[in-house]
Amino acid sequence: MRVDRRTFLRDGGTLAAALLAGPLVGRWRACNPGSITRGVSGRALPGSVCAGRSGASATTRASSPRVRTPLHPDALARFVDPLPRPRVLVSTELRTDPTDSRRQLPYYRVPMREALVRVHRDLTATRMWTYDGEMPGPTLATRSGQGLLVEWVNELPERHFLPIDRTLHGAGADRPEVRAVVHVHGAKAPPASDGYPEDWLVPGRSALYHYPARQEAATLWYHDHAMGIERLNQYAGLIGCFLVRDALEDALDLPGGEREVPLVLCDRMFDSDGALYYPTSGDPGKPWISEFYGDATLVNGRLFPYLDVEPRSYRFRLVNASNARIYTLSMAPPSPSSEHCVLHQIGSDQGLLEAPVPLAGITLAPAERADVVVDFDAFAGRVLLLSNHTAPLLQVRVAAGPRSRPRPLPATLRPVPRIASSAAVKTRTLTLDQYHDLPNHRMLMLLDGKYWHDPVTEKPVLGTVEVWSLLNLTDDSHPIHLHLVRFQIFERQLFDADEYRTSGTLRWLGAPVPPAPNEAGWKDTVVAAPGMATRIIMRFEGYAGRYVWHCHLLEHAANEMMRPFEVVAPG
Ligand SMILES: [Cu+2]
Repeated sequence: MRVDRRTFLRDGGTLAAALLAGPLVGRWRACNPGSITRGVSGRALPGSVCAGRSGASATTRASSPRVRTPLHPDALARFVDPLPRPRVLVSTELRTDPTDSRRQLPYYRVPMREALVRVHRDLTATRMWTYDGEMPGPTLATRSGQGLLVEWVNELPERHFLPIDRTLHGAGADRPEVRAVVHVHGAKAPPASDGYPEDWLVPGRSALYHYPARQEAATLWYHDHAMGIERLNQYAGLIGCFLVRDALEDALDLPGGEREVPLVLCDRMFDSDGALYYPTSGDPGKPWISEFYGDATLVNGRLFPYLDVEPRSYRFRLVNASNARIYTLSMAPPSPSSEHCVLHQIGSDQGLLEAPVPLAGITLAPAERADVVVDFDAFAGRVLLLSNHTAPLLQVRVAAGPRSRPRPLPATLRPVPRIASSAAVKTRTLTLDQYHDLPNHRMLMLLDGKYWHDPVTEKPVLGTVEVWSLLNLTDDSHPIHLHLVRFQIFERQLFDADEYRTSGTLRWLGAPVPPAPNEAGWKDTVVAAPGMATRIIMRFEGYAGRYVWHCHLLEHAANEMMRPFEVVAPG
């Protein structure tokens, strides 16, 4: 039997053994051919082959065999569509709390289904896969400690309309083409309701999930997580907001109602007929690309929308729901003005910061959120643009009046007690690795050198504190997300990645750097930059059971940059 090297890898050889077996993978952005390279086990391994930069842009631009007429978004009229506001779901039914028969919880039924969504006035409506017919899906909202039940129903068609790669783990030919499972990103949910990637539903099936919401007020979001195809399902439109509110937040009297606006950002590519386009590698048998970047950024599902505001303060809940794009957002009058709006960041992934942080720009990696208050009083009667770098995404039209007396934000928001590193019972050093998967002619990113199917190695004890030190040996920044827990960024520290790769020695190139004030709150996703040790600290609270941690560049996650971890009950 001819054993494909990839099969060999999957069938249990350690990566190191596989490396020894032949020129399979290499991991360097720059290395000398023939140099000794280092495997994940720490042993020196001869003969692996150099890999270049990930080639993301090259593969992303690679053409599909299908003849298409691309849409050039810059040719569209700008700011002709009002910004859609996702509908907030209202429950009409109560059901018994599965963990406490004396309690009744709001129950929601959310179907996933194909729908036509208009992304721009002048474009034909786009076929998307949606939650309840909308993209982004309807917003789910709950109060801290109250919780809710959602029956997620797969009513999608039997065939996918985006290019599935059957060579990716979990997406093989033996798997149904259309599978879906919902994960509420940032929710402290029991394992059975977390949306484990292998807990997918085929069309016609549903699952009842319980979200106890025993957590602080925060901007969460929900999205598809089906093994091997989550990048395609989310790209097709399976994303939505999930808000948790609480009394402490209420007491701050932040802008609400019409003045609380979710802004869900995601980039896409379209054909001129309005169809979604997801590029491929050019190899029909292995269409996976290493990262997707689109030329059209949707804000709440609309291209170049506008928003009318009063000259008062507004609260924007920014969600980066893109597959791979990192945004740097700012708000300012159209150039050549040198003015800009101050973005007062009041919250991050897992809720309120200790105090508002005034910023000129905010950087958001995939899956990160920023809760931001902007006071438009000083811009009455003017027009502003929310831009990513210099590319406008949303026009904000500030009414001339009546102007209100500006009300300052509270000086403090919520205490965020730092977790002391001395509280940690364990420190794990985990590498982010980049390989060139030669047989498949593509990049391969792994967490700590391990594949999804390798035995679970991270088994924190429920209730204990751990530090995870993420050593990024790749050329990319990876937004790393842990399910279940909220964490704090402890510090970041530059190290000599080349030396680590060749000798396994950790040589620091600088002092540890604490997080910036707007990253010093509770997080669930952290950007691990190249050549950097990113240390996070967290208490594994909530539930014992199996969860996942992964890169939130969805193309990476789909190709093995995802691992299970298991919270074990104290023995
Ligand atoms: Cu990644």
